[in-house]
Amino acid sequence: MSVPTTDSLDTIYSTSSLLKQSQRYDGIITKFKELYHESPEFIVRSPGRVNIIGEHIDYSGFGVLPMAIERDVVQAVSTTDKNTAVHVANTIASKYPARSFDYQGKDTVVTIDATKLEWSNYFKCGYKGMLERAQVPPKGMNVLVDGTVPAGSGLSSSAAFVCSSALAVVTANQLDLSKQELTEIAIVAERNVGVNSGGMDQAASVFSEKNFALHVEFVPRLATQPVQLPLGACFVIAHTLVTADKFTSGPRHYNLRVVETKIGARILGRCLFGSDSTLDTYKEVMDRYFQDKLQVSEADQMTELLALVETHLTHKDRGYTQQEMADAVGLPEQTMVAEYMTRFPVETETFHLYKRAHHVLTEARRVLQFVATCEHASQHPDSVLEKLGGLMNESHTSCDTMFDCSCPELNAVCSLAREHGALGARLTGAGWGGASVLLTTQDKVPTLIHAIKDNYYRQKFPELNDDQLNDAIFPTEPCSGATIFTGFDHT
Ligand code: NG1
Repeated sequence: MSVPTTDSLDTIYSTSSLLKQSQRYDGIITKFKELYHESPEFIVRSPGRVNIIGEHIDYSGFGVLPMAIERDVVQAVSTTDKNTAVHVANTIASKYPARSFDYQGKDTVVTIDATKLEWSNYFKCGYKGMLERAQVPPKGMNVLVDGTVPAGSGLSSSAAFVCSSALAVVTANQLDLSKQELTEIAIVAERNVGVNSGGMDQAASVFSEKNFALHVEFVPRLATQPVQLPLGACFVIAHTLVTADKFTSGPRHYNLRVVETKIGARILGRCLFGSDSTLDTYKEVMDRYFQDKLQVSEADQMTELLALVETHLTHKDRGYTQQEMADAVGLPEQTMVAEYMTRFPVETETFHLYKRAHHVLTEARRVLQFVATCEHASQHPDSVLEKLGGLMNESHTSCDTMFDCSCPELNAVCSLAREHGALGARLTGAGWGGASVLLTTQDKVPTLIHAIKDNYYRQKFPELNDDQLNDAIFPTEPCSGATIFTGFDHT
C-alpha cells in the first residue's frame, strides 16, 4: 500500500479545522509562488503524533500505541529535469533560513553534518534515505516547508519533518514505494541527524488513520493495527513549555537510555543463554526464552522475564559502572564502548540497568493491557475509561521513578490534571520536558484546560497571550497519516 493522494482537505483534517487549514494551504501556495515564481506541482503532509502509552520501549522491540494529531509538516514542491539542485525554504524564514544543496552522486547522495543543529538536516535525511535506493539522478526540487508541530515538545516534529521530506522526494521522483518501505527508510534516515531513534514516530506519521489510535509492533517486522478508542474518551495535550531537545541532551538522556536498555538486555541474554549470546533487545531475549513455550501469553512472558531481571541484573540501587557493565557483558571495556557508545556517545558515571529494564517490561505489558481494554470496551462500558486512565498514570510513575525521564514540570501538569478531571495523565514522547497527554471525558475538557491554564501556565509563564496558551494546551483527535495533496489550482 502506498501513501494516499487526495484532492480534498476534508479527508485529512477535522470539520472544525477545515477553514483554518484551507487558508493555511492557500497561504503556503501564495508564498511558494512569490519565492520560486511558479506553482507547486503537489503538496505533501506528514503529521506529528502523541503517544498514548508505550514510552521508551520501541527501541527494545516492544509495541506502542500512538495516534497522529492534526499538527503536521506540510511541504509544497515543484520539480525540474534541468538540474539536480534542491532549494528548501521555510515559511518562518527568520528562524529557518533558506538553504540549497545539490545531489552528490549515487554513493554520497548528500552530506549531512550531524554535529550541527541545522533545520535543513531533517530534509536532507529524507532526501538521502530515499535517493540511496534510486537508480537514476534525481530531479531538481523547489520546496517550501510549513510546520505546526511545536519543536521539542514530544509530539514528533522531527519525524513529521523527515517523513514529509521523504514523501516529497519519493513523489517528485516518482519512486514506487510502499508505506512500509517509506517508514522503514525514514526510521534509519533520521539517525543521520545524531539521534538513535526508535521507530514509533515515523510509523505513526505514515500509517495513522483518522479516528483510530495505532498499535505499532516492530518484531518480527514493522506491523500496524488501527485501534478503536472507547466512546467518550477525549485526549488533551498539554505542553510543559520546557523544551526537550534530544539532539543536545542525547548523551545524558535519550541515547544513554538506549545504551542502558541494550546492554541490560545483552547481560540478561548471556545469563539465560550462555556467554556467546549477543542479543541486545529485551524483545529478542523474551522471544528466544519463550520460543518453545508459545502457550504463555505475551503479557505473562513479560511478567516472567521481569522475575529473571530481578535475579540477574544486580546493583539495583547504585547502578553499574562502565567497567562493571563491560565485565557483565563479557567484553573489554573499550570494545563495549566502541560497539555501543561511539556512534551515539553518552555522558554518565552510572548505568541503571535494572531500573530501565523494570520500566521497559512493565510498560510493554501496559500497552497490551491498554489495547485489550479498548478491544473489549463494550463489555465494561462503565469502568473502561478509569481502567485506561489507571494504566496511563502507572506509565507516568514508571517513567518518572524507574526510567528517570520526567521532570518537575511534567509531574506538576500531570498531578494538576488528575486533580481537575483527568482520569489518566502521563508524559508523552521522550520526556525530560515536552508534552503530556491527558485522558478525560468531553464534559470535563473545558474545566481541565481552564484549571491547567490558571494553575500552571499563568503561574509559570505569565507573559503568554491567549493564542500562545491555546497552542500550549489543546484537545486532540486521532488524525490521518501522511498524504499527498493535489486539490489546488496549479496555474
Ligand atoms: P519524541 O521525543 O516524541 O521524538 C522519542 C523517539 C521515539 C520513542 C520516544 C520515547 C525519536 C525520533 N523518537 O520520541 O522513537 O523512543 O522518544 O517513547 O527519536
